[in-house]
Amino acid sequence: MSVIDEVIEKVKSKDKDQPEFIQAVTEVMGTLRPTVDKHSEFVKAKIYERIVEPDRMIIFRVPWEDDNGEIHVNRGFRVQFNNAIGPYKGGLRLHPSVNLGIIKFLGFEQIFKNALTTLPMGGGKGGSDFDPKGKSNAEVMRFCYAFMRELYRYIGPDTDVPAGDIGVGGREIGYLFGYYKKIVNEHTGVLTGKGLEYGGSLIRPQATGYGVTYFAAEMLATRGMDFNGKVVAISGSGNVAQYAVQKVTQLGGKVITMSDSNGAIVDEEGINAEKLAFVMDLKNVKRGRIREYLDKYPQAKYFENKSVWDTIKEKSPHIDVALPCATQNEISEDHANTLVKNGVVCVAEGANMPSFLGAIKVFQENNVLFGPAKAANAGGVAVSGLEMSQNSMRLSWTIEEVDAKLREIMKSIHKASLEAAEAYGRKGDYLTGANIAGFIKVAKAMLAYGIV
Ligand code: NDP
Ligand code: 2IT
Repeated sequence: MSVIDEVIEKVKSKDKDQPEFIQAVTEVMGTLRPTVDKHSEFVKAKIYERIVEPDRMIIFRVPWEDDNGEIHVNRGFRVQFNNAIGPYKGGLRLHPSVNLGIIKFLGFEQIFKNALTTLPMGGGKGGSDFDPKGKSNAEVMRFCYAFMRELYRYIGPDTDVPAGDIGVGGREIGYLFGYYKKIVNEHTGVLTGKGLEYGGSLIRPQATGYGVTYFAAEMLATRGMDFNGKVVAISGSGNVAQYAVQKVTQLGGKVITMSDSNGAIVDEEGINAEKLAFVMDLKNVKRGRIREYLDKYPQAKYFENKSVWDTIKEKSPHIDVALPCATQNEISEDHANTLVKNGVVCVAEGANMPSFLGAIKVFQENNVLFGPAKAANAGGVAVSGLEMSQNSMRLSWTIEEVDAKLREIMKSIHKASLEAAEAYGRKGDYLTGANIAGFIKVAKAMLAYGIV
């Protein structure tokens, strides 16, 4: 049995209650096979075994009081996975589904993604099973304070720098940073995604959605195509989805779908800038549901309890590009087969691990350009890295500067992924290329440190 199979088997038996982590390890390790023959030094130093074991996992109680004075207890997590190439870096997720396995899968993916950005950031992730939906601002604030009351002792601008993810946006980062600053008495770059007034970076809110679109544009260009006139399916209606819709539309594409955890809308006339502004107000200010899109635009269709991918039936509608931007495991093998039949030529993952392994196989076997999350959605954490640089230098770059750096980084990730794929005998396979390129950098650093 090869070291790769041994590592997968070990994770399957040791972490059997963590299906998402097993899935992420299986996907990454499966693509690292060609590295084993070329790098006996990694095998000897047990890099493959070491990289699937986090440096440490912190689990803590988060007690908080609701507006009626009732006390609630949530579970908080921070998994500091690997800091070989820089301080732990990765988002915080607030969603009722959060558990250790989900945070481990996200932290594991983050190691390779962050390495691909070319910036010095290690991998980490955290969060809680707290559900921000339906909570007042005061309740969210009290939860964030309680969460930071424990987290603060484990993080720092050179140690571990959290940011946003599902359920954590500007409002939550404000509360988290405000409380950190209060108790530590330091105004440092300990979180990213901060407001512009207190150390945030321009373009950070847009970065993941813009980045995934830039990455898809790079992939399309390899086949002489661009977004102009393309029909695009996007899932989600949060931070990543909103700015993906915006950038695709700016590049001449027509986005016809969005969704949230209650259902999906299909607007075959296209979600233009005006309609997107409505969605942004609905989601970011009113904190409403995507079904309310039909109150303003009744020609659209709403599908309760369906994902975007469920709404796509064989032959209708035609889809050129798919950008899953909601959550993990949205796209099944069946969904992938339907997308292929309906004409999809490019899939770029805005969300983390939105495609099941079977779906990825379908895309690759059908010659669909497939941009894996680690490469395609790295724009968010890349601009977080740029926010850290600006904080250290105590200056702020302009929109144009940050956007240009983001574009450059997405281009360089695209190039590095293709080059690594070719060098290891898998020409055109972005998944293998991205995983190998990220892995090699981290593995070499781990090797340099000896056995720690
Ligand atoms: P948001 O919380 O802003 O938006 C998430 C969106 O996905 C919402 O529309 C939400 O619906 C929907 N959603 C969440 N969970 C589910 C679910 N279980 N089933 C169906 N729909 C769901 O998060 P982001 O936009 O920041 O994150 C989206 C994805 O992108 C995640 O996978 C995240 O890990 C990834 N990502 C985010 C980055 C960032 O910078 N923010 C960077 C890289 C990746 P509802 O409104 O009902 O909650
Ligand atoms: O999954 C991700 O890359 C993020 N949620 C962003 C992490 C970050 O530190 O900006």
